[in-house]
Amino acid sequence: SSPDSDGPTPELEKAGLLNKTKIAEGGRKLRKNWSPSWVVLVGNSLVFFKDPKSQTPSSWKPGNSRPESSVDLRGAQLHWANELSSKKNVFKLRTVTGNEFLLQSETDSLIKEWYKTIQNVIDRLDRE
Ligand code: I3P
Repeated sequence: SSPDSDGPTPELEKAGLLNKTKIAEGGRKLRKNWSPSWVVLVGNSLVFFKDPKSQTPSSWKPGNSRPESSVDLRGAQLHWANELSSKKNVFKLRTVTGNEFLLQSETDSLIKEWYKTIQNVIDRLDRE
Protein backbone atom coordinates (compact mmCIF):
# COMPACT_ATOMS: atom_id res chain seq x y z
CA SER A 1 0.00 0.00 0.00
CA SER A 2 1.14 3.55 -0.58
CA PRO A 3 2.59 5.54 2.33
CA ASP A 4 -0.46 7.81 2.30
CA SER A 5 -3.10 5.07 2.22
CA ASP A 6 -3.91 5.48 5.91
CA GLY A 7 -4.00 9.25 5.74
CA PRO A 8 -1.81 11.51 7.80
CA THR A 9 0.04 10.06 10.78
CA PRO A 10 -2.29 10.53 13.76
CA GLU A 11 -1.19 12.89 16.47
CA LEU A 12 0.21 11.40 19.67
CA GLU A 13 -1.80 13.05 22.43
CA LYS A 14 -0.52 11.35 25.56
CA ALA A 15 1.28 8.30 26.89
CA GLY A 16 1.89 6.92 30.35
CA LEU A 17 1.51 4.15 32.89
CA LEU A 18 -1.94 3.45 34.38
CA ASN A 19 -3.54 0.54 36.17
CA LYS A 20 -6.10 -1.12 33.95
CA THR A 21 -8.77 -3.78 34.14
CA LYS A 22 -11.38 -4.79 31.60
CA ILE A 23 -14.74 -5.31 33.28
CA ALA A 24 -17.02 -6.06 30.34
CA GLU A 25 -16.74 -7.46 26.83
CA GLY A 26 -19.62 -6.79 24.47
CA GLY A 27 -21.82 -5.99 27.46
CA ARG A 28 -20.93 -9.24 29.21
CA LYS A 29 -19.41 -8.75 32.65
CA LEU A 30 -15.85 -9.96 33.20
CA ARG A 31 -13.92 -10.73 36.34
CA LYS A 32 -11.55 -7.91 37.28
CA ASN A 33 -7.86 -8.45 36.71
CA TRP A 34 -5.96 -5.24 37.46
CA SER A 35 -2.53 -4.84 35.91
CA PRO A 36 -0.22 -1.98 34.98
CA SER A 37 -0.52 -0.94 31.38
CA TRP A 38 1.37 1.47 29.17
CA VAL A 39 -1.44 3.57 27.71
CA VAL A 40 -1.06 5.61 24.53
CA LEU A 41 -3.66 8.05 23.22
CA VAL A 42 -3.09 8.50 19.52
CA GLY A 43 -5.58 9.81 16.98
CA ASN A 44 -9.00 8.34 17.75
CA SER A 45 -7.68 5.40 19.74
CA LEU A 46 -6.51 4.46 23.19
CA VAL A 47 -3.85 1.78 22.77
CA PHE A 48 -2.73 -0.53 25.56
CA PHE A 49 0.72 -2.09 25.84
CA LYS A 50 2.10 -4.45 28.42
CA ASP A 51 3.90 -2.55 31.15
CA PRO A 52 7.48 -2.26 29.84
CA LYS A 53 8.75 -2.25 33.43
CA SER A 54 7.27 -5.71 34.02
CA GLN A 55 9.27 -7.16 31.15
CA THR A 56 12.87 -8.27 31.12
CA PRO A 57 15.26 -5.86 29.37
CA SER A 58 15.76 -8.33 26.53
CA SER A 59 12.03 -8.74 25.87
CA TRP A 60 11.48 -4.98 25.71
CA LYS A 61 12.57 -3.63 22.37
CA PRO A 62 10.81 -0.77 20.60
CA GLY A 63 10.19 -3.00 17.56
CA ASN A 64 8.58 -5.61 19.80
CA SER A 65 6.06 -3.25 21.30
CA ARG A 66 2.94 -4.73 19.77
CA PRO A 67 -0.23 -3.44 21.41
CA GLU A 68 -2.16 -5.75 23.69
CA SER A 69 -5.39 -4.13 22.60
CA SER A 70 -6.81 -0.86 21.40
CA VAL A 71 -10.03 1.03 21.91
CA ASP A 72 -11.88 3.19 19.38
CA LEU A 73 -12.96 6.34 21.22
CA ARG A 74 -15.67 7.32 18.72
CA GLY A 75 -18.97 7.26 20.60
CA ALA A 76 -17.27 6.12 23.79
CA GLN A 77 -18.41 7.25 27.24
CA LEU A 78 -16.23 8.29 30.13
CA HIS A 79 -17.33 8.45 33.80
CA TRP A 80 -15.63 8.74 37.13
CA ALA A 81 -16.34 5.41 38.81
CA ASN A 82 -14.92 5.35 42.32
CA GLU A 83 -17.95 3.32 43.39
CA LEU A 84 -16.77 0.46 41.14
CA SER A 85 -13.52 -0.13 43.00
CA SER A 86 -11.85 -0.03 46.38
CA LYS A 87 -9.05 1.91 44.68
CA LYS A 88 -9.01 5.69 44.40
CA ASN A 89 -8.93 7.73 41.19
CA VAL A 90 -10.85 5.29 38.99
CA PHE A 91 -12.70 6.09 35.80
CA LYS A 92 -14.67 3.87 33.46
CA LEU A 93 -14.42 3.94 29.69
CA ARG A 94 -17.24 2.30 27.74
CA THR A 95 -16.96 1.74 24.00
CA VAL A 96 -19.87 1.66 21.54
CA THR A 97 -19.33 -2.10 21.30
CA GLY A 98 -19.97 -2.54 25.02
CA ASN A 99 -16.42 -3.09 26.16
CA GLU A 100 -15.75 -1.52 29.54
CA PHE A 101 -12.41 -0.67 31.11
CA LEU A 102 -11.45 0.81 34.45
CA LEU A 103 -8.32 2.95 34.52
CA GLN A 104 -6.65 4.10 37.71
CA SER A 105 -3.65 5.96 39.08
CA GLU A 106 -2.53 6.70 42.63
CA THR A 107 -1.60 10.20 41.43
CA ASP A 108 -4.60 12.57 41.46
CA SER A 109 -3.17 15.10 38.97
CA LEU A 110 -2.16 12.38 36.55
CA ILE A 111 -5.56 10.67 36.42
CA LYS A 112 -7.32 14.05 36.04
CA GLU A 113 -5.11 14.86 33.04
CA TRP A 114 -5.92 11.51 31.44
CA TYR A 115 -9.65 11.99 32.02
CA LYS A 116 -9.60 15.48 30.52
CA THR A 117 -7.52 14.47 27.50
CA ILE A 118 -9.64 11.39 26.67
CA GLN A 119 -12.88 13.39 27.12
CA ASN A 120 -11.53 16.05 24.73
CA VAL A 121 -10.94 13.39 22.06
CA ILE A 122 -14.43 11.91 22.59
CA ASP A 123 -15.96 15.41 22.33
CA ARG A 124 -14.01 16.15 19.15
CA LEU A 125 -15.21 12.90 17.57
CA ASP A 126 -18.83 13.66 18.63
CA ARG A 127 -18.65 16.93 16.69
CA GLU A 128 -17.35 15.33 13.46
C1 I3P B 1 -10.92 -9.02 43.11
C2 I3P B 1 -9.65 -8.21 43.28
C3 I3P B 1 -9.83 -6.81 42.72
C4 I3P B 1 -11.04 -6.12 43.34
C5 I3P B 1 -12.30 -6.96 43.18
C6 I3P B 1 -12.12 -8.36 43.75
O1 I3P B 1 -10.74 -10.27 43.69
O2 I3P B 1 -9.33 -8.11 44.64
O3 I3P B 1 -8.66 -6.06 42.96
O4 I3P B 1 -11.25 -4.91 42.68
O5 I3P B 1 -13.33 -6.31 43.85
O6 I3P B 1 -13.27 -9.13 43.49
P1 I3P B 1 -10.11 -11.53 42.89
O7 I3P B 1 -8.65 -11.23 42.72
O8 I3P B 1 -10.37 -12.68 43.77
O9 I3P B 1 -10.81 -11.62 41.58
P2 I3P B 1 -10.79 -3.48 43.20
O10 I3P B 1 -9.32 -3.57 43.46
O11 I3P B 1 -11.12 -2.57 42.04
O12 I3P B 1 -11.60 -3.15 44.41
P3 I3P B 1 -14.86 -6.22 43.37
O13 I3P B 1 -15.33 -7.63 43.18
O14 I3P B 1 -15.55 -5.52 44.47
O15 I3P B 1 -14.92 -5.45 42.08
